[in-house]
Order: sequence, then structure tokens, then C-alpha cells
Amino acid sequence: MDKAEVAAVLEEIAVLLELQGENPFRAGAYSKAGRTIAQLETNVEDLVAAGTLDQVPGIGETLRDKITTLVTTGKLPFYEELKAKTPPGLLQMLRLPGMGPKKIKALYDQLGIDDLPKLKAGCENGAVAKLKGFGEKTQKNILDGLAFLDQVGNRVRLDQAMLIAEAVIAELKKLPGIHRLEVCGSVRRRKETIRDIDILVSADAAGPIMDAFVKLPNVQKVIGHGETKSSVLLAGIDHHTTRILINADLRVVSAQQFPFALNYFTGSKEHNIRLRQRAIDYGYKLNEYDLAGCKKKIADEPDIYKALDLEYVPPELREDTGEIDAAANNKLPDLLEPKDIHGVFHNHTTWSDGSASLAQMADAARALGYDYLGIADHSQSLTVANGLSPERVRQQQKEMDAFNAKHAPLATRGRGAGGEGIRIFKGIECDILQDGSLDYTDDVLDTFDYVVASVHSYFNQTQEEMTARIIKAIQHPRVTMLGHATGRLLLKRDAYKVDLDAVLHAAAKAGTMIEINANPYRLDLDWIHCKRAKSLGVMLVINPDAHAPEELAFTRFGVDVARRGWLEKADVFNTRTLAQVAQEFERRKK
Ligand code: DGT
Ligand code: CA
Ligand code: ZN
Repeated sequence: MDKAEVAAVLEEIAVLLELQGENPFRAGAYSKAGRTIAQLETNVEDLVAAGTLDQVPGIGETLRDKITTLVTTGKLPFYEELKAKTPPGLLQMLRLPGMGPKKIKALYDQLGIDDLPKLKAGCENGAVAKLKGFGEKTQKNILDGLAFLDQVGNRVRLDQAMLIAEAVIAELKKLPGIHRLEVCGSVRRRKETIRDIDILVSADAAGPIMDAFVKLPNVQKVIGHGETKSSVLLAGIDHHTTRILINADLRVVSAQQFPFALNYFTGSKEHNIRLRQRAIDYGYKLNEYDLAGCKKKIADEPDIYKALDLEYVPPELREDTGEIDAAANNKLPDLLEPKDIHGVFHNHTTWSDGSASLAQMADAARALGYDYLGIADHSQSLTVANGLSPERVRQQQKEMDAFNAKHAPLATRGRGAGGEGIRIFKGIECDILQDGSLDYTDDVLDTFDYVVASVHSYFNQTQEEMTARIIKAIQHPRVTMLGHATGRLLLKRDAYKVDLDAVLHAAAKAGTMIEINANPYRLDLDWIHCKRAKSLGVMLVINPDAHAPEELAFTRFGVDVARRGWLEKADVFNTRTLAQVAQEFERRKK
């Protein structure tokens, strides 16, 4: 069991204890220990083995014993009992904004509310408002929250689903008798939100694997436990200690069936239907176990496509947007890969609302193998994010110049040349004001290597106003790229009203780039519009919008979006070398 898994269980215990009405200090100790463990520099297993766990600050005897049991046996009876005592519906209620364990416990104790439908009924008949500490306003907020949950269903973000999926995979991989194991479904296709995790295993005997799966530490509830398929509700904690609940299905097939099942359960359903139709045209019958009628040997998934005279279709493209036709005509794109990215441009430091210094961000960028890092802190009118006045812009740029003088890489160094070198590009995330003008005068804008222009205010404008506002910014000669194009926050806030097609046309005409915001909360531009942008000749750029060093790794999610949007290396600006980027910024300033 690794640190993240131990931390997740401890955080989970803290929530369960609070739901049980335990002393908040006791619950807090578990949550604090969880965070400490997650941040350990050593392996938790090593500490347990060395018997030095109780030397970690905040971990006393009780916690030491519990963590030891957990790490050595993979289970913790104390935790199991807590889970068994707590109705799973209470945990679902935690997904509502403003609902903490204390409120949930009050609802449960006083009104017997232990799931979302009962909560809805309690709000509708006014009982919730009458509870001490609730009132009409809270009741209304709960109803709004429930309506939103209805709308988004039980989906979670890709990054959250991947965290949970990876924890489960790590556990399953320890089991004997497994030949192959893949996560299929929307996770494999890298969709931005996920309803459930589909895991596929090939093994000689399914029974023992099923039995182990339903007993994994993160399992909250067993929904089905069958011979070849089981379903469970999994719980976990994401990077921001938000609780995640998600279903996972496990299917076990034979080695011979595996390629077909992998293909089928990866989907999408629409892609499957097209593929099955093509099989019929060849006189075959394709299902999740077989390509009946085909004499060719199918050892792995690509062989299925080959048997149907198709290029192999990467999972990200399997959305029935023309991929089968393209594969039949050898016209599939040569998709962008994570290793093609040489640097990123939209990142924040402590100069505005980031949590790390320029040097710390640069270290993290170097660790990812980047040759350059663009810093684009917030501009002056975004006071809530400590936006930079023109004077502070000057000061920050001095720091950047000093940094570059010290760490200047050779312009010709290749990727992975190692050493200290990294080049900082001087950017800004400049607010697009209400009327589409920019947040600095041109003489200030001239001091940046590049400008990311973003909307952070007046989200409620009409579509006409918003579209005109953004297009005006795109046409400004100093604007290099448009940041998070629609302002959406996945599963939280819809996009503002904007005619994206008009925006993309304007960007193509002005030569302004459009950002793929790789922050997994946004993933904005979405993949469908990436594809559209490419067809119009717009240059895309992938930015993590990092506010902390570890968030630079978000870039990976942007690459996923780009792949889903059929983008190749040449379509994405940050595949260019340091010298090319520097040259392009110079050219744009003329
Ligand atoms: P999700 O879970 O909503 O995020 O998206 P998926 O794509 O993972 O959907 P899911 O979990 O319902 O099913 C996994 C895959 O199984 C799906 O991508 C394709 C396949 N599949 C499911 N139902 C059908 C069906 O009725 N027909 C066909 N052809 N394939 C299906
Ligand atoms: Ca799924
Ligand atoms: Zn922003």
C-alpha cells in the first residue's frame, strides 16, 4: 500500500468519524496524519518496516498501530467497522456545496435523512429549513445543489477518476494469476468527465480475482459480485482533499477473448456500432468475445482493426467523428504526444495568486524536461488574485531577467540536455475588460514577450456582447493567445454564452493562438472545438494554468484533449523549440 492509498484511508476515517459525531479533534488528527503521510519523502512501507513511524510528527501510538495494520495487511478493521456503521448515502451528501459532516449528521439524527432522495423530500416539504442552523436560505442552496448534481449525474473529473483507478490497479496487479489488465471505457479514451471505471482483466480463474476486488480498501459498497463481473462503489480523496465517489466494474475474460473485450469496453458505443457494421460488411460478426468468421489470428487489439483493413485507431479518437473512414483511407492524424511538449506559457507565481516562486516553478519545469517556461501572472484589475500593477510588472521582469542571465540555456541545447538551463519567457495573463479592451496600456503590453488574454469578469453578458468582447481582444496586435476560451468549470459552472465559431474564425484571421487549458477543472477549449479550430487553421497552445509546481504536470490532460481533437505536432505551438518560440515572439512584436 502506498502513501496516497494510506492517506486516502486516513482522510476517509476522519470524515466517517465526524459523521459519527466523534470529537472533531480526534477526526482532525486522522485527517492531519493523512496529509502528513501523503507528503512524506520516504516510503510509508519502509517506515513501518523500520519501526520509525511514530517519529513522524503528528503520529502517535494509536495512529502508528492503525497505519501499521493497514500497510502490512492491506486492511484495517477499525475502518471497516466505521464504514459498515455509516449509511453510504451520507457520503453522497458531502458532494453538495456547503454541506459538511456536521450538517449531515444533524439531518440524519433529527430527520432520519440518510440519502439524497430523502434530503430532496425534506427540503421540498420545508422540514430542513426548520432545523436549527439551517433556515430557508440553506434549504434553497441544498435544492440548487441537488438540481446541479442531477444535471451532471454522478460523473467525476478525469483526474479524479484516474487517481482512483490507479489505486485500484496497483492493488489488483498484486494478485496472482492475472495475465493482462487494462482500464477501458471513457478513462482509456481520456474523456474529460467519467461516469464509471471499467476494468478488464484476463486470467485463468476469475473467482479469486472477483473475491479480492470486492474487498479492496477503497470499496464503499458492493453493488454486484458475480462470476465474471463485479461492481463496486469506490471512495477516495483527490488532490484538493475533495471526496470522490465512483462506481467501478471489473470483468474477467480469457486471454483469447481479451482483445475483443478490450475493444468493446473501450467504446465509445458509437464507435463500436460503426466497427461492428464494418465487420458485417466483411461477412464477420464482431462482439465483445470474438470476430466470428474471420480466419486471421487476432492476438491483440490492433489485429482487429487490421482484419478490417483499418489503421489502428487510438482510443482517444473513438468517438465516431470520422475516425473509421479516416482509418480506412490511411488518413488518421499522427497524434501529438506528451514528449513533444517543450514548455508551457500560462503559469502563475506568488507575484499574483500562485503558491510558488519563479525559481520553484522553474525547477519543476526542468524536472519535466522543459526547455522554457512562460510565467503569466494576473493583471492589475484582478485584485482578488493580487494582479500586477505596471510598477510590479517592472519588478517581476527584473527578477526574470536576472534569472535568465544566471540560467540561460544554450539556444541550441537539445531536449534533455540536462543541467541548469531553462529560459523564462515574460508573459502576463491580461484581463479582457468588459468592453474587450485590455488591462494595460500598449507601452506596458510592449514589455512582455507574449500576452495571454482571458475573461475573468462580467460572465453574464449576452452572447453578442461576450463574442464581440473576446473578438476585440483577439484582434489586438499585442495579444498572443486567448486563455480558457469559454470559462467553463467542469461539473461546476457552464461556459459563458459565446459564439465560439465566430471566435475561432477571428483567431484564424488575426493569427492569435487559442489555449487548451490543461487544468483538469477546465479542459477548455474542449476537444470538439479543437478539431474545429484546426480545420480553420488556428494554432493551438497547451497550458496547465499552474498555480503550484506540481500543477505543471496538468499539461498531460491538455495533451489528452489535443489528441481527442485530432491534433498533430505542427498544430500545437509548444512543440516548437526554444529558439523557434523566441523567434516567433520577436516576429510578433514587430
Ligand atoms: P462513461 O462511463 O459514461 O464515462 O462512458 P463509457 O464510454 O465508459 O461508457 P460505459 O461505462 O457505459 O460503457 C463502457 C463501454 O462499453 C462503452 O464505451 C462501449 C461499451 N458499451 C456499453 N454499452 C454498449 C452498447 O449498448 N452497445 C455497444 N456497442 N457498446 C456498449
Ligand atoms: Ca465507464
Ligand atoms: Zn485565468
